Amino acid sequence: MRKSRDLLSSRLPTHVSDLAPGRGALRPARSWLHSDAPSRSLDGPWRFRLSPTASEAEDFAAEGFDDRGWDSVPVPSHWVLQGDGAYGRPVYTNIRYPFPLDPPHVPDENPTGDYRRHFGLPADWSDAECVVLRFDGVESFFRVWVNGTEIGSASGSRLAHEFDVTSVVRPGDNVVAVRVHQWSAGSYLEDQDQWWLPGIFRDVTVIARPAGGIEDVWLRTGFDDGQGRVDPEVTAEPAAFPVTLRIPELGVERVWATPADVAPLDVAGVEPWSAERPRLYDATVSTAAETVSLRLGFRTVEISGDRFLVNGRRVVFHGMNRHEAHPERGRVFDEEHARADLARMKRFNVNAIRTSHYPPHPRLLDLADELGFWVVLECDLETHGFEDAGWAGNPCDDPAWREALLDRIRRTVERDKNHPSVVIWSLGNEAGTGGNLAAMSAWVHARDTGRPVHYEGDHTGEYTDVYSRMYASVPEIEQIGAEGARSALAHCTPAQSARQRAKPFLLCEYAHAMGNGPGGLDEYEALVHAYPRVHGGFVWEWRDHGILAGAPDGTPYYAYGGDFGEVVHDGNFVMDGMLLSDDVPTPGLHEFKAVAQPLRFGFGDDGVTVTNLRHSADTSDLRFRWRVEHDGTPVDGGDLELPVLGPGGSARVPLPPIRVSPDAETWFTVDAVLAAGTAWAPEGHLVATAQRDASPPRAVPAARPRTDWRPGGGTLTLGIAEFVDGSLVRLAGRAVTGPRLELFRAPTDNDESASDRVEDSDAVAGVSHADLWRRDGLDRLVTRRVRVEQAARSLRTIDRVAAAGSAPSVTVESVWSLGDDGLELLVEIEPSRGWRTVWPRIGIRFGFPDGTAPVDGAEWFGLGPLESYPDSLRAARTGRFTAGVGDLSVGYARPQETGHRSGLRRLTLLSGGTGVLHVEAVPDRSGRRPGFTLSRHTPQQTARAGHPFELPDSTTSHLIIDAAQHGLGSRSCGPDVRPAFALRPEARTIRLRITADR
Ligand code: IPT
Repeated sequence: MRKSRDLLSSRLPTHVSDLAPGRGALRPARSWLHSDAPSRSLDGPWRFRLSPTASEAEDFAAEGFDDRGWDSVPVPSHWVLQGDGAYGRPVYTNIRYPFPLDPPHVPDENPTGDYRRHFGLPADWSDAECVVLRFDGVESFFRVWVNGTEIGSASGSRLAHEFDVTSVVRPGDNVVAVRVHQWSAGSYLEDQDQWWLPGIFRDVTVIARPAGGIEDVWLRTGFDDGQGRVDPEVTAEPAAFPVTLRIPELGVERVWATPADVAPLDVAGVEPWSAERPRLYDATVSTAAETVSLRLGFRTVEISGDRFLVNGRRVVFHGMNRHEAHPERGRVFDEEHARADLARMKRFNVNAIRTSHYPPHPRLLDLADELGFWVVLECDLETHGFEDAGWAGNPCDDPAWREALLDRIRRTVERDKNHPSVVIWSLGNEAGTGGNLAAMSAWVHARDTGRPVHYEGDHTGEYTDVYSRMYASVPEIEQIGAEGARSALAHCTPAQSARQRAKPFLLCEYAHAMGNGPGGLDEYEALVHAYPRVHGGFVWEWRDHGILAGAPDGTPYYAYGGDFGEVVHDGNFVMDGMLLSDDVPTPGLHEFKAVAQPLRFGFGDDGVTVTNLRHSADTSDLRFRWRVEHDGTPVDGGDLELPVLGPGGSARVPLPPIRVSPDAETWFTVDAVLAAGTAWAPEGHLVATAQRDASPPRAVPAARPRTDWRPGGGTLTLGIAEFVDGSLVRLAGRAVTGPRLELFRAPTDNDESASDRVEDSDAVAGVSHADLWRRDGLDRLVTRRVRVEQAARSLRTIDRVAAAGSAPSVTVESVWSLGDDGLELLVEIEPSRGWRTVWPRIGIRFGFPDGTAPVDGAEWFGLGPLESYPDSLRAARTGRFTAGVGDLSVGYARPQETGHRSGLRRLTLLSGGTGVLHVEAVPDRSGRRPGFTLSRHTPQQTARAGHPFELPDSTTSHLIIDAAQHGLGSRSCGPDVRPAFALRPEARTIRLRITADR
C-alpha cells in the first residue's frame, strides 16, 4: 500500500519495564469518532498461547508461523476469565501491588499471552491514505506485528492506541500478532482497587483513513441565555478542505474553505443539554472524502467562586463511582448491559458518574450523553501501592515517568473531549502527589479551558480546580460548608487552606457501600441543601465486582479476593457496590434513591408544599398521585393537581380530604411518577414519594402489674402456648424454641472494620465492633434460669444471661399472660453494669423447626418492603407487605446481618401462604416499636459463612424481634455509625400479643 513510513525509527522496547508509554508507529491520540470511513472489526476468535514468562521466543510473530496447535480465545476478553482456569486466575488486590515494589521492574514470572489472527482487506483499501490498527484496551503492555513486521508497542490499559500499519498491510490476507504481558512498568500506574485482568479486553479495529479525511474534530459547545455556541477545531490536511459542519435540526450548514476559516459560531433557538434533559443535536463534519457524525449537547461548564455551575446553575452530584466490572466478562464492555446499567442508575435517581479510575469503553460516554449524566472522566492512573513506602519512588513525582503520565492524560482527554456529559477531567486516583500530576493538570488546562480539573490527592490545592475529598465525615463537611476558607486544614499552610476551601467542594468518594450499608446517606444529603459550596458526591461504588465461580459442589457463587488462591489479596473489599454482582439493587441503593429524590415534600395541617430540587428541569414530566391507607390497606386515592414547578420552585397545594379511621393507622402517601415513558423508565415510574401519618393519637395500653406470683414449674398451657418448666415448647400446636435473648448480629463489613477513624462515633480505634462483640461473647450467650413463677393465667421467668469468661450479664424477665384479647408476652431486658461496647441488637429469638407446615414467609404491617436500620430508614415506608423467607434476606457476597424490618405493628408468619401465627407488637413506654427478622439462619450461623454457599442447610425458621438495632455507618472505609444511631447497652422492653386463627 502507499505511503510506507519508517515504522521503526526508534528501537522497539524489548523489555517490559521500559518506561516509555509506547513506541514505533503509534499515532497521536485523537477523538473516538463515528466516521463513515471503512473499517473492519478484528473482534472474534484469535489464536492464543499463554507463557509463564515474558521471554518466550518471538517466532510466533512471523507471518508463516504455524499456530494450528494453539488454543482459541475470543477478543475482547481477559485470558484469566477464559478456559476455566487453563490460563491462570484473576488476582484481587486493593492497595498493594501483587508483585514486589521494585519500579519499574516486574517479576520474571510474567504471564504473557501471544495472540494471532488473519484478516482480509479489500482491494479498494489500497487507495487509503493510511491504514490504522486500533486497540481500545489491552492490559497491560503489548507489542504488535503485522505480516511479520514489528509495528510498535503500547501501554495504558484502558486507553486507545492506534498504529500506522500502512506500509505493511496488503489487499487480501494479512496476519496480526500481538504479545501481551500481564505485568509491565505500566502496571505501577494501574494499581486501582479491582481485579487484575490481563488481555486484549476491548475492541480491535483496522481502519482505512481516506486521503482528504478528517483526522480529528472537536466541537466544543457553549450555552448562554438561550443561545448556543459551537467552537470547532478540525484536524485535517489543508487539501482536505472545504470542511462542512451541518446541524440539520438547527438549520446550520457552515462551510470552511480553508483551515483558517474554521471559526466559532453562535446558534439561536437551542435547548441546553443537562443531565436531566439531555438534549442532543445530530451534527456532521464532512470533507469530500469522509463524514464524521457527532451528537452535540450545548452546555457551559464554569467555576464561579465556590460554585460549580453548568449553564449558570449550581450542580449537585448524586453520583456513583462506576468501575467496569462483570461477573463473567470482567472489564469487557457489553453495550446492552451498560445501557441497562445506566438506565438503572437513572431509575434510582443517580445523576452523575465518576469513571473510577480510568476511562470506560468509549461508547459509555455516548450513552451518558444520551441518557443524561454529569460525568467526571478519570485518567487511567493509580499508584496507591507506593503509599506503604511513604510514597518513595512514586512515579507521579519522578521525571523519568513524566512522559508516560502525560501520554495517559492526553489519550484520556483527546479520546473523549467531544462529550457534553463530561464536565470535569480527573487526573487519576490515589497516586500521591508530585510534579507529574501538576504537569498533567497544566496540559489539560492548556488543552481544554472549558472544563475544570479534579484530583483528590492534590491536598493543598496547588494544581486542581475543585476541593475534593474522600469519606469525609458529616461534621467535617458541615465545617467546610459553614466556614469555608476560614477553616484551617491540618496538612496545609493558612494560605493553602484558604485556597482549597474557597473552591467548590465535592466528595469524589463517600458512603462506602460494602455489604449491608451505608448508613447515614440522608445526613450527607442534608449538607448539600444547607451549604451551596457543597456539591454532593459519588458513592463508593456502583457495583460489586464478584466473579462467577463454582463451589466444590458446583453451586455458583460470586468470588472475591482469595477465592482464586492469590498470594496476596484483599478479600471481599471488592464487594462494595450498590448493586450485587448479579445486578440486584441493594437496600442501600433504594435508600440512595429515596435520599436523592429530586422533590421535597413538606406536609402542613391541610396542605403539602412541594419543592423542585432539580438543576434546571421543571416538573412537567411528572404526575402526582395520592392515596390513603388504613393499616396498609388502600381506601382512597386520586391525582394531585400541581402547577409546573421550575427548578428551585415550590408550591403549596391543599391535601384532599383524608378519611381517617378510628381504629386503624391512617397514612397519606403522595407519589411523583413519570407522566410518560423515557429512555430509562416506563410511564408511571416512581421518582419521588412521601408519607404523612394522619392517624389520631392512640394510647398504648398499660401492662397490668401483678403481685401474686408463686413458684411454679411443670407443664402449663396458656391459650395457644404450652410450657414445660417455664419454657415455651409449642404455639398453636407448633413446636417452637425460645424466645431467648439475642444480642448478636452477624457482623456487617462495617462492623468488622478496625479502622482508626472513630471521630464522632462510639467506636474504639483499631478494634472492630465485631471483635469487641466476640470478646464479650455476644455470639455465645448462655442462660441460667433464676426463677419460674405462676399466677392465674400467667407465667413469669427470670433468666440471667451472660457469656463464658465474663461477669457482665443481662437479666431477662418474661411474663406470659392470657387476657381477653389473647396471649401477651412482656419481656423486660436489663443489662448489668460493666458492658463496654455498643451492642448490635437487643432482641429475642424464636425458632420454628420445620414440621409438616414449615414457616416460610411473613406478612406484616410496618416499615418495608426492604430491610431498614436506624440510620437507613428513608426508603422504608409504612405499609403492608408480604415476602417469602428467602426474599427477606439480601444475598450479600459475604453473609452478614440482613433482613431487619423496623417499625413493626403486626406480623403474620406464613406457611405456604397461610397465616399460622399472628404477632402484634405493642409500642414500649416511649412509643418505640420493635423490628423483626425472619431468616433460615441464626446470626451465629450466618457469621460463620464466608460465602452464601457455606451457609448450612437449614431445618428451622428463626424469628427475631428486636427492641433495637445498632446503625450501619460506613466504617469499612469511612465514618462509623453516628452517636445518635449507636445502640448502647440499655434496658428495653418487648411486648407482643400472639394469636392464631381459630
Ligand atoms: C479509596 C479508593 O480510591 C477506591 O478505589 C477504593 O479502594 C476505596 O477506597 C475503598 O473501597 S482509597 C481509601 C484509602 C480511602
